[in-house]
Amino acid sequence: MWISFAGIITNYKDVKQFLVQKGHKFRSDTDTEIIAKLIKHIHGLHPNYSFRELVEQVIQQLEGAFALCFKSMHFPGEVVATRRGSPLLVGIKTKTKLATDHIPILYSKDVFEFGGRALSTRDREHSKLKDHRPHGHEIPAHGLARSQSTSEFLPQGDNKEVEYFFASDASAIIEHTDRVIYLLDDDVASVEKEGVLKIHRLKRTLEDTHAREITTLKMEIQQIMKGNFSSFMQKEIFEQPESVVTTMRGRINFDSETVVLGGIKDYIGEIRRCRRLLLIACGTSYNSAIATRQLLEELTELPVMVDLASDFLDRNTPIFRDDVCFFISQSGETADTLMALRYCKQRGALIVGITNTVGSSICRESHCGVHINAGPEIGVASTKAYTSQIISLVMFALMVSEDRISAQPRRSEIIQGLRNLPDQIKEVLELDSKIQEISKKVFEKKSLLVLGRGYNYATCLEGALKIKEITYMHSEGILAGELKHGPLALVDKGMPIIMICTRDNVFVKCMNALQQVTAREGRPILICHKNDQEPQKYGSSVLEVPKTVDCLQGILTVIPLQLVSYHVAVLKGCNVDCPRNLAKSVTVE
Ligand code: UD2
Ligand code: MG
Repeated sequence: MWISFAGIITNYKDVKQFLVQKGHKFRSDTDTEIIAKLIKHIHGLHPNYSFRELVEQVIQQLEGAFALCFKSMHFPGEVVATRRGSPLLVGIKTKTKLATDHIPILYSKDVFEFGGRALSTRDREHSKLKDHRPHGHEIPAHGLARSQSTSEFLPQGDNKEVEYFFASDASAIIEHTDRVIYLLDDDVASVEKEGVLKIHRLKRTLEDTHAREITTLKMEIQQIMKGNFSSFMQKEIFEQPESVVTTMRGRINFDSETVVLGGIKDYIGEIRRCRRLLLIACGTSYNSAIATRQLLEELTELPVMVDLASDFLDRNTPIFRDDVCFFISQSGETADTLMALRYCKQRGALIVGITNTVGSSICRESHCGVHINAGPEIGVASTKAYTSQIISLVMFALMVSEDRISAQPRRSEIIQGLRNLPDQIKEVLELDSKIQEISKKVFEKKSLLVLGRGYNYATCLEGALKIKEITYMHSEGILAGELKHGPLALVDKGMPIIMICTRDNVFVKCMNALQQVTAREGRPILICHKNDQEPQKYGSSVLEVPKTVDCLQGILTVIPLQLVSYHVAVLKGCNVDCPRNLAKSVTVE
């Protein structure tokens, strides 16, 4: 059985328990496996069911949001796909024109739709993990003659060749075909041996249109993928309210305040017993380690080392069997990070990957890990992967500290903070036009300093990195505590400065630094909390962000800087998605 699955099955524990009772053995704790075992179970009970009937039985037992695609050695040459809550479309590629621009729905049940609603509730009751065979024969939809239903769908002319593509997003298939059918919830699409596509539904309802239209996509590939945005980077910045949700999906229960990272839970005992944590990465991923180091120290009570992979390798750092080493990389292919991983693995440490790419080298070579599930990141300058890396590491800290009673109030505060994060990110994104105006004031300058400390220090590093990367302007993230040890000499009336000053345990120290800057006639652009009057007095302009828990604040303060870098790059005419001299994943030494 081959299953491609996107989404989440919320009743997977119940289904699993049922299958365990029936004697099925499980190799993983994933919801994907329960789907495979469930279809196997039903196939065992009903060897005569068609592939499509089996899938129909399976999805009646599943709750949650999913898009599924099945193949099986028992049904060679067939594919069955279905969705509920998650998007799924079928792309159709033929050599000649199709005979029709829609495909009728076939209903599996010989039931007519009087009082359809009452009927469907009762039917659902019936189907609760019971043997429940759909009545085999198919009836065509209203208003369509039988002959229209299937075979005429095939291409006209001699060349009957047809290819089908199943995807959750048109951008994945547009290079192959522009003809697609968007499936609706509980549609079951099957491609059978003769290459005919059929769309079934178990029951007909009054609302249903009885056919699915074949839509021709008009947009260019790039356009579809970018939507209304001018670049992938901009799109990805604006995706963050959703990408942070997918990072947390199925992992955090906000009501019971529990966090389970499926990829790490079997190793949590070993991690709790370790001598120290090492976080090793390059670039933006390194900044995500800086962003979470303080919380990791607080909640794990372990020493935490953060290293740039290249420097780590240069040093021949001593590594021990009881070390736990994290390797953070969006692509999972970053060469230096991968070499550092191998170095640590050889010395017997536990290797944990934090990656965005399933099946990548770091994912394969690590003992365990977390997929950050931010979705594909195409812009070379990382944005949504950064915020999702932070959230993944925060979730890790929450999981490790689950049974520490004294940490419960803190954990609870953070979990509720995570719950509110998507809405707060949306609020920050509303600053976009204000940030564009501010960018006009700085884009012709030679240099831009970004100052802050504590949890916002990582934001300074990451903001400056974004600015360098895509605007080619010199920019430096400076720890405010280091100001008087050198960088203050740079400050004068003409030096553009962005300063982050939020209400946390270093607020007073930050205000201090701010006054040192203004005393030298610096007029910084301030990022501070909404309605916080005190720092605002000192700013040339102010970007107000909502307040969250200190350890999550960096997610809300980095987004304005992502937007600054984006707008400055656009104003300077730089190629936002493909900055000169840089590649998306650095896989060469
Ligand atoms: C898994 C499934 C997810 C869903 C969920 C249901 C995958 C990829 N994920 O998500 O689709 O079914 O379970 O509970 O099938 N890993 C590494 N190194 C890394 C990253 C991950 O070894 O850098 C391993 C990890 O230890 C685990 C597997 O890859 O064994 C999947 O990791 P995940 O984070 O996707 O796991 P989870 O449980 O969130
Ligand atoms: Mg692995």
